[in-house]
Order: sequence, then C-alpha cells, then structure tokens
Amino acid sequence: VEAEIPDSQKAAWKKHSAQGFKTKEEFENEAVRHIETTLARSLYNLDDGAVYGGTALAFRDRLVIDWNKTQQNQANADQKRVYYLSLEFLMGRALDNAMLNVGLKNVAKEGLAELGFRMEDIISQERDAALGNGGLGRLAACFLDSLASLDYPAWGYGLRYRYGIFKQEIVNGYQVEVPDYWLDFNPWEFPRHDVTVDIQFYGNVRKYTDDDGKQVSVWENGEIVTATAFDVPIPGYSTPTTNNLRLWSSKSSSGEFDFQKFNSGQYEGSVNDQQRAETISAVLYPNDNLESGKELRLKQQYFWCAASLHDIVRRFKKSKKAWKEFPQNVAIQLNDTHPTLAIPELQRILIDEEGLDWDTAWSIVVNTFGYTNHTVMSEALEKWSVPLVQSLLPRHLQIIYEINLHFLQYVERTFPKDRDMLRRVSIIEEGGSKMVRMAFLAIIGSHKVNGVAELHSDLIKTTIFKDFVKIYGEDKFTNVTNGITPRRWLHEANPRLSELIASKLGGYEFLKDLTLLHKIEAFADDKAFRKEFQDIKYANKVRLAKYIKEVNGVSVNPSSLFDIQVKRIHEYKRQQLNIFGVIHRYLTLKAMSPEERKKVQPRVSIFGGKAAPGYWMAKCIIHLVNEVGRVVNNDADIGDALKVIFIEDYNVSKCEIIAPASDISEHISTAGTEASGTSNMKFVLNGGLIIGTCDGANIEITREIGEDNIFLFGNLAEDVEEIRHQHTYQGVLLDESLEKVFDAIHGGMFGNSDEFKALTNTVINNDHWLTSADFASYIKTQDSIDVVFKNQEEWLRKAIVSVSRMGFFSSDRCIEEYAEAIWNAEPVKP
Ligand code: KOT
Repeated sequence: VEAEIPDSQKAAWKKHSAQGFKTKEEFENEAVRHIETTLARSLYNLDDGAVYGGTALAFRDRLVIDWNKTQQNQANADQKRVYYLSLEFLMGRALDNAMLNVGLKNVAKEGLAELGFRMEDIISQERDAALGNGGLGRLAACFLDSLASLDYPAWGYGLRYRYGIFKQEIVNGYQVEVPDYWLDFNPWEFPRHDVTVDIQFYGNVRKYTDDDGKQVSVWENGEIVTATAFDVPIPGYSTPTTNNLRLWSSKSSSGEFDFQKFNSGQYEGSVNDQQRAETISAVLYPNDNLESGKELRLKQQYFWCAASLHDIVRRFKKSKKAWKEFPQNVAIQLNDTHPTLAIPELQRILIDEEGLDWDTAWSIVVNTFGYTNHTVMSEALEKWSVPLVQSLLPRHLQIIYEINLHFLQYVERTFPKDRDMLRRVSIIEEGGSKMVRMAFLAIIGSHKVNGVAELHSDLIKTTIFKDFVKIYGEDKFTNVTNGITPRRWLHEANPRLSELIASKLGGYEFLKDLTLLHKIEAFADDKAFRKEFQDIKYANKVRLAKYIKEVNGVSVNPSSLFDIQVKRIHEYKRQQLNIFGVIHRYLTLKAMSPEERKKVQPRVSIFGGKAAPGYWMAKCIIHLVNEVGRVVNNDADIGDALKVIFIEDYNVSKCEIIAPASDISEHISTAGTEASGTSNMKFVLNGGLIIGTCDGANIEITREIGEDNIFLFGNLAEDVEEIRHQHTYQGVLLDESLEKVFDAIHGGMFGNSDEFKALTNTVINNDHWLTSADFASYIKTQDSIDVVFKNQEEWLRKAIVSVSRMGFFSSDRCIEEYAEAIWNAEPVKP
C-alpha cells in the first residue's frame, strides 16, 4: 500500500508529522497546551489533577509517535508475532513508567518545577489501572514491559473492565468493598470505534451437506454482542519499540437502545438489551485462585477469546499466506485456562468458516497455542458444566466433544490395558453432573505446557497432569520461572537504590541486563557503600512510616524492624500464621519486665491485601489483624516494641512504596501451594531479606542468593500429605505456644471471640494448612531474625549480596525463555 501513495503527498505528511518533545521548554509547551486547550483549564483554574492530565497527555503524544512507527515497522517485518491472552492485566500507574521508559522524567520534572508543581504530587494523581487480582495479572503486566523492552512484536489481549478490582476500605476492622470506576479520565486508552467484532452467544447448530458432499455446520440464530477495541500503548525501556495492549469492550449490536419499546412507553425495557450486552465487560471477577463457575464469567471468556482470535486471524489473512503457515506466523500464549475457549474457537474458524479439514486445522491449532498453568489448587481449576456450555456455545461443545473423541481414541490405542486412564484424562468429567475440564482441553490443544517455578512445574507433572506426561512424554512440559520487571520494581519504586547501583556499574545498563547486578557483590564489604545502602533503606522506611501516620494515624519508628506481608489474603498464604505469631510476640512482651522488654528488637508488623468478597475465612483474618493492631498499638506497656498495621487497599502503586521499605517480608505459604510468588522477588531486589517456606520461587531465590541469606522454615512439600493424613486419623497435636495464643483470643483479648472461632477451630480440627504443624519452626526462625538484625553489619552484607544475585528474576529472562522454548519468536529491530 505504501507504494501507492504519491511522493508529494508523502512529503507533505513528513513535513507536518509530529516530532515529540525533547527539551524542558518543549515539554512545558506541550503540557500547557494540553492543559489550556484539551482540558480547558488555565493558570487561574488549576490543580494537581489538571497538571497530571496535561503531563500525561504530553507523554501520550510522545508515546503515540513511537507506537505508530512500531506498528508499521512490525507489520513490514514479516516475522512471527506473539499474542498474550490474559483476563487480567494489573498495570498500575502509567505516567511514571512512561517517563522513565522514554528517558524524559528529569526533563519533565524540571519543567513541572518551573510551572510550579512537584513531580511526586503529579504522579500520585493517577489512579491505578487495576484490571487484575494479584500475581497472575501483575505477571502479565511485567511481561508486556519486557516484551516491548526486548523489541518483540507482541500484543496483549484482554477485557476493558469498567470496574477493576474493588477498592478496599477498613471500617471498624472489617473489609468493605467499594466499586472501582476508573474510566472517567483515562488518557492512556485509544477507542478504536472502527475495530469491532460481532460475537455470537446461544443459538443452534444447523448441519447440511454442500454441493461437494461435504458436511457443513452453521451456528446461527444466536444473540449478538459487539466487541469494540480500546488500545493502550506499552512503551519499552530505552527503545522506540512501543507495543499494543488491546482491550475489548462490549456493547449492544443493535444500536443504542430499542426505539420501538421506548416509543411505546416501555422505557425500562428499551435499555435492557443494551445493559445485558454492556454487562459482559463491566466487572472483573474479584477471586484470586478460585473459580466461580458463573455464566457471566464464561460469557466474558468467550467474548474476549472470540474477538481476539478474529482480530489475529484478520491480521494473518492480510499477509495472503497459506493456512498451514499460521503457526510460523502466530504464537498465542494462554495465561492460565481462562482463555482456553480460544482453542475450540480457532478450530471452529478453520473448519466451519475457512473450510479446512479437521486434521489440518487441528495441527495448526496445537502448533499455535502454549498454556501456562499457575496453580495446582483444586478449587482454582476451571470446570464448566456441560449444559451451560451447550446452551451458551452449542457449536463449541460439539467441537470439544470431537477433540475429546480423537484424543481418547489415541489414548486407547497407546494404553490399551489401562481402562481407567480414559475416565481420568477425558476432557469431560463424568459423574453427578458432567463438566468440561478446561486444563485438560488446554493441554491437549497446546504444544507446550509450562509451570511458573521449578517446584511447581515438577508438581504439575507428578500430580494433576501426571497422566498427560505418560501420554505426551516429558518434552511437552516445561518450566519458566516467573520474573518481575526491574524498570518498575527497582528503577521506578526505588530510584535512589537504582542510582547507587548505576554509580558503581557506570550506568543503567543493568536495567536491561539484570545479571550485571552481580558486579555489586564486590561492594558488600565496602564501608561507604554499605552506609549508602543503609541510608537508602532508612529513607524508604521513613517514607512508609509517613504514609502509615497519614492514613492509619499510627506512629511507627523507622528504626524498628519492618516485617511486611502484602499479598491477597488466602488461607494457603497463611496470614493467620503471621498474626498468630504476632500475638505470641505480644504475649511474650507482656510477660516481660520493662527492663527485659527494652532489650527486645522493636518490630512493626505490616499486613496488606484484599480478601475475595465471598471468602469469609479470609475476611476473618483481616478482622483479626485489625483487632490485634487496635489492642497492641494502644498498649502503653508495649510502646515501640511492637506495632501492628493493616494497610488498606493494597495495590500496585502502594507496593511501589512498600517493597523498598522492608527489612523482612513474609512468603510463608504451606509448602506446595504457592506456584511461584513474585512479591518475594520484589522485596529481595529492593534490599530486604525474606522469611519463607520451601515453596514456589523461594526455592530458586535460595539457590541464587545462598541459604545463608534467607530465613527458611517449615515442613517440606513432600511431607505435607502425610501430615494431613495424620491430622485426619490421629487428630491435630496443637502446638503449645499456639494454644496460649488461642486462649488469649478465646478469652476476648481482641474483642468478641465468637468472631474468630472459625479461624481457630479449623486449626484445632484439621490444620489443613499446617498452621500448627509449622508454628514452632516459624517462631524460632522469627526469633533468629531479631538476633541477626541486631548485627546491622552482617544484615547489610546479606542484603547487598542478595540484591547482587537477583539477576535471574528479571521478567526479561522469562520472556527470552518463552521466546526460545515455546514461541520460536525473535525481536524486530526498531
Ligand atoms: C486462578 C484463578 C483465578 C484468578 C487467579 C488465579 C491464579 C493466580 N492462579 N495462580 N495465580 C498466581 O499466579 C502467580 C503468577 O504466576 C503466581 O506467582 C502465584 O503463585 C499464583 O498463586
């Protein structure tokens, strides 16, 4: 097409095309223009919000220039493209990231100062894009940053939820959920009203034989909902490559509303269709590690998969290549089983719409998809009821049955003697009610399956997917240990530490190759370096203490040991173990004389995280933490020796303040339950040590940083089943110290004890999560932390050495592993 445009026209466009600001003056010019014209504000009608708006729009213009070029360049490159399908993208704020990635933060800072504003105030005006629950969504966001930074031609596909994860308020110690309507000002998205896809639901399948005697299936008479694309530019760090995140929004296909109903006086009925359609992309399901089984969730999944595939196929067809070349041009990665319907959808497009035969189509499908598993917990494994799929997606159910038939025939031929195998591996779970097992469909429809840390990848092969290893062999299963982007989680969150490292390494190259961090190990014994490192940690703790004072109204001493656990509240993550440990510490302090108490290492125990609205036990844990805080923080005997803080509404931007401020952070899941964990990586990268179980990525963190630099405790994954078995048949042997903690709770020390009965009873009756079984080991390890912390020189050495050995955990390394072992994709030169 480029060749068809006359030279004169090209020249005119070139002359006028946007250049993007480079200097402070040019930045101010752009920002003020946007404030005065785009936002219609003036110097006399101004606040931080408006200045944020102007700054964001100035940077947005800057991103769009590179974004357009990148898209053009990648289209011309004729290389394989990567598509990352995720129902969650937990992006957080975009402005600071954009400024740093394009290398113009200092320019903007000086410009803002001249205009009378402080950078921190402006940055903090932005609301988080919180389209995710926790680790899975944040991983997708880190991957987008790495894909762009490494110049991969990659797109993210997701849903444009009108409401992100709810905002958490703590009212009288209880979690209250408030809707997160985040879209009233979002300068980072571009509506593409010309990019729409009509998506069908319900209806029926009609079969006929065409003129050539071929059986044809047509899915018809369904309800149609329109998907509209909203694009978000994703700037790479220190490269012009700017990739695209495409989010789909749902609306009624039949125009605005039903005029006939409206004109005949049925005002409410007239908007029904419209509302039904818009509901699909209205709200993010707030469950982490739990599947809900709700029809609306299945609708979301199909709506997003079908729109994305239509888009991907449309782009491929423009190349005019033969269908068999599809997998050489397209790699689609499934972020957990949420996008598994993309598998039968691509098969449907290829056989029903493009007329390919089953086997040719199926081989294209399998070679296109890769599936990442993020959890082994049974309550999180997706299953959809067959009648529900039958009614919503009748043609897909037929295709799923046919996939299953081909698969089971193969299994039967390969394992003729193992009759039970067919029942175990069938995509359809028989029994009370029939269910479609999405993980099995994802494995069968993909060429590679990966777990997210070594232990986890081993566990899926030996437990939930054991039979599939027998069927397909070991090679189909692989590991890609998770990582985090050092741009956001070091450079943006902890600029002083980033600067200190850069000063020793002679520049910021380490932000693109994090393994270069190993060079700072040489400074672990350098007095001046240690002092600087310690000062930075202290300043970060002061910043967090200030935040806590402002929001919680509690004064915490920044010299105390900051002990932090921030993540979704879940029994398997064991915040209950932490808070019971805190109560034990409180009881111990209370039993001491004031002189003895003075010798104890002062601590601040900081908690944060959301509970799924329907997860009652998790809400009990939040309530207990808040009640313990109320009692301990107001106990004059205790003073600075112990403070307990619950940080409300934990999210990405709060994590950027919290992660740099820890001395110790807690990653204490029951062994074998946390697939990877990624906050463990953020804390160590920021110079904190961790207390953890032998679980998820903690194991590889230990391998990298050395066992002397981590506080491990608790039973091992391989022993958990046996311990649970003992609990069932011999009862729980309650730890003695834990019993005293329970006595205090039951005695009403933290308010009405009835409120916490469920929490203590599950430990006493089952101890499924090994809270009691691991308690003694946990307390002992916490005590040893106090001892080591008193020796600040030793502590600093451990922290510095740990940072220097964290290079492996960059999400850049993950992306390179995916590209090499799963996608067979290469970067496109910008
Ligand atoms: C499952 C169902 C719904 C919503 C979320 C999940 C989920 C989240 N499954 N696993 N995760 C977490 O994924 C992270 C990224 O891989 C892991 O670090 C973490 O251990 C998982 O719990």
